[in-house]
Amino acid sequence: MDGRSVSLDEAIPLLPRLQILRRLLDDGAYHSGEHLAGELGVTRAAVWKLLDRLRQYGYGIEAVPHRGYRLVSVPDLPLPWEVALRLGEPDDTARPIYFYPSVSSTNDVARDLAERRGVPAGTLVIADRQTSGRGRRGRAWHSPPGGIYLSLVARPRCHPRYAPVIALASALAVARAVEALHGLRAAIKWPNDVLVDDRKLCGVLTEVSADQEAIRWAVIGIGINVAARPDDTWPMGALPPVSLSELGHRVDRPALIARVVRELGALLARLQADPQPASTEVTRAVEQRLAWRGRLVRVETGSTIIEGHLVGVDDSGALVVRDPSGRTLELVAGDVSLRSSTGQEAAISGASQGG
Ligand code: BT5
Repeated sequence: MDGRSVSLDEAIPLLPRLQILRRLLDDGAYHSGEHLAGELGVTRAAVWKLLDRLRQYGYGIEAVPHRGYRLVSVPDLPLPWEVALRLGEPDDTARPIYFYPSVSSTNDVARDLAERRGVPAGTLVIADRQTSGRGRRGRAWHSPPGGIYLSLVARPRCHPRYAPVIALASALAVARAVEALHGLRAAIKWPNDVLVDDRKLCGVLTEVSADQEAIRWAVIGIGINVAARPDDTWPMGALPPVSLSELGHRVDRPALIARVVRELGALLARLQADPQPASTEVTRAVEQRLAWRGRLVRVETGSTIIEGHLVGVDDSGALVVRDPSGRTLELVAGDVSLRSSTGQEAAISGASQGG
């Protein structure tokens, strides 16, 4: 794939026994080694090794003679079994989840897994930091430690024309999750950003492989700014960045990841079952949160620049803009920015009234 070589060697995979042990310890009570060994179906020596492994990942585990082991602290890392615990799925060891302390790009790993290793839909790749995080059109995604860098492998059995809707559904899932867990009003900037107060909290990079008839796989890459406060080392794009901690939020990363994955899973299932009505639902929901609706915007499509009033998003996921001559345009790709200077807004409004 594109000559990039990707390694699973440094990944920490979801290890079912560790996950079961972690779940047993979740109540914060003491558990005897014998009890844990019985539940896991292993020897006490094996339990001891598993506990040691958890300690190596940063867990605080108290050991008291005659009482047993008690979980006292959990590391602030989106480890796979922490995500699985919060996903709370019936068969919660079935979904492959990989965690990297550091990786080039979770999308690169997920693409490789989807294309060459045929991993099932729902596979997650998560990192604490990325060294070559990617945005759209060859742009970089700043990925300092402590953020959320997540790629989901999806295999929605639908026509490739629904790919733009999948991208919008991903931004919608993040907006809903951030709102549900942190009470923030999150807007969606077409086609792939989640904004809080006109600052960029999250970017989504959706990469799709399809033949004429159907999508083979989609890798949905989501970057959410969590820990670091944006400073002058951050790229200042068209929009200033913002992080959840800067907004005063303490973030349980596994919980936020699980919420995003659940929201997105529900939207993708709906798209697969009933693509046309589901597209309408997704695009209407996006439109309700659409940043700069009714405002004067500039859209750079790659080949042209279009300025006009942002009308909304149509059912196919295209951006609808009315230009100064009153023409309505549907744009399938591009970068939207606000015509911030009131002088410019006035000039276009004037032209629009005149024309
Ligand atoms: C995006 O691209 O917004 C998509 C970003 C997707 C990142 C995720 S992280 C997990 C997965 N693995 C990857 O390698 N990628 C995905 P775009 O719309 O092209 O925006 C990129 C622009 O946003 C840059 O040119 C900067 O101006 C700005 N930017 C870069 N890093 C940022 C950050 N952390 N927060 C806010 N803005 C940022």
